[in-house]
Amino acid sequence: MSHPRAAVVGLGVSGRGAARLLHERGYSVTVFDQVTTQLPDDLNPLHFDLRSYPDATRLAEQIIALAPALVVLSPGVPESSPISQLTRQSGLDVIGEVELAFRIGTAQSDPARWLAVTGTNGKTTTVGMVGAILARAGLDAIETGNIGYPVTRAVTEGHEVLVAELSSFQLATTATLAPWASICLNVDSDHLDWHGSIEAYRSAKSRVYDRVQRARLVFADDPVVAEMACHATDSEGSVVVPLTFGVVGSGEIGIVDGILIDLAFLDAKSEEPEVADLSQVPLLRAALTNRDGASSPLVRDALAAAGLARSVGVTGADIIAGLRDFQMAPHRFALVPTEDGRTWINDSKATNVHAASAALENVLPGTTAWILGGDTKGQDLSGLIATAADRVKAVVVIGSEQQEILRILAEQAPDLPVTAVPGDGEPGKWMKEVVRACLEMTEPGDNVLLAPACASWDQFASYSQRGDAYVSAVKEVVGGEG
Ligand code: UMA
Repeated sequence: MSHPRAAVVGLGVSGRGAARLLHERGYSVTVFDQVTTQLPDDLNPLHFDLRSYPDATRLAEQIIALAPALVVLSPGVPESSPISQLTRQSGLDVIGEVELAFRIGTAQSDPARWLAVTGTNGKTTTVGMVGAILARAGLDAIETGNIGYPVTRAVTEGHEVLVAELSSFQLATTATLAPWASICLNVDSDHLDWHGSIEAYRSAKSRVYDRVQRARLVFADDPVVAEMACHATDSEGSVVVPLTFGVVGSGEIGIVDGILIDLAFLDAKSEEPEVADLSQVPLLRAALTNRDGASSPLVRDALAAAGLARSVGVTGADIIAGLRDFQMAPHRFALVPTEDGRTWINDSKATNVHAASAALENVLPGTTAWILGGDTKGQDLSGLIATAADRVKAVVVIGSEQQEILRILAEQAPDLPVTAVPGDGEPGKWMKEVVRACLEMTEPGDNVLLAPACASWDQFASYSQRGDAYVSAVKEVVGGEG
């Protein structure tokens, strides 16, 4: 019996996963790449036919001549590439690795439920939060997709739930993907070179809501995404679930005064709403107290994660426990455990204005001492400092460019108390001065945030070394958790 032919374009993480999966399913696989001319070691034993053509049109013509039953494109192949355009025009079945994984998964006896997460920002954090919550609930779930673990591998491993981070590239090549529940967290302009236009980018993102089986989650304050969810293709079997920071209406999930309230997935017997006290999650506490958290990216990601978890029946208690387990990447808004009542936050990875500004959105106005400074890399800090004037209660300036930062502070935030700590000598020593200054400028219930908006190279080898010095100083001066 002859094997059906398949062409896989791209020999990166996803192409290798797709080629291997197709081979296992009995396809005769030819792999194409514009750059790579040798099979990688892990594929060598499978003896795939590898064809390398730098010219995209020539590569497309070779695929068409092969007349494969299936063409699987890697996410890196742009929609505008002749590879994508010509193979489609010739009538071939052209899909991406996500679509391939879904098709093969659906054909299995007990297919996994997909919880799909897309959006310009926050995907990875949300996926991590969902993964931690489902683990607490005892579900066999795997975090997969754009985070780097190929869906083509995850789908064959027999998991109950796939928590899939899906990029716009991956979504653009789906056709039958039908997640159990989905969310698009937000849509900004990104990857326009790949998609060609903002409309094409949005259109790719909106595919996350097509054919959804149970719930299409949207933030109620985001009309662009709400529109996408409402006009999704073949999704009559599912409901749109608005996520809100206002009054929580029937069919909605929201956060009010730090309490998560679910009026969408009611208990079948009691019809009681599920509630959970998010103020028990230290990571969210800095942003939640006494207000809704609508502008905090972390709180929004947590609400999205809670909504997805509720769609598969996870309890409020497990949501809280999972969110408590969830760990940010090292030096990215990571909490330093202490018992002095303050929340000490290490966001040393905030080496530019954009990242520091995002960190400041995750703390309540007027509750935070902010540690700022380092190598500014020529960035203009005026805008950031002007915004921070209403957000923080005090500033400690570090680093080699203190004079310039102090000048901007005097100009943009003249009422803020400021302490400058000279960085002479051992970082371990002067960092303790920084921590002592922060202690004096705050009280229990407040936050201390290292989000320097600058590179660390003036005083450290890396931002991680700077973060480590801060964490050690906090532990020495304040004392770690008992
Ligand atoms: N190639 C071609 N022609 C092209 C494009 C690529 O021949 O037009 C070949 C390259 O020569 C190379 C291979 O394809 O050999 C690379 O393929 P790829 O760029 O699709 O990369 P993968 O290694 O398969 O990784 C992809 C995602 N990459 C992209 O979307 C660009 C990874 O996301 C993802 O983790 C991985 O699949 C597993 O699913 C990365 C990413 O940057 C992290 N994603 C973007 C983002 O997050 O903003 C969307």
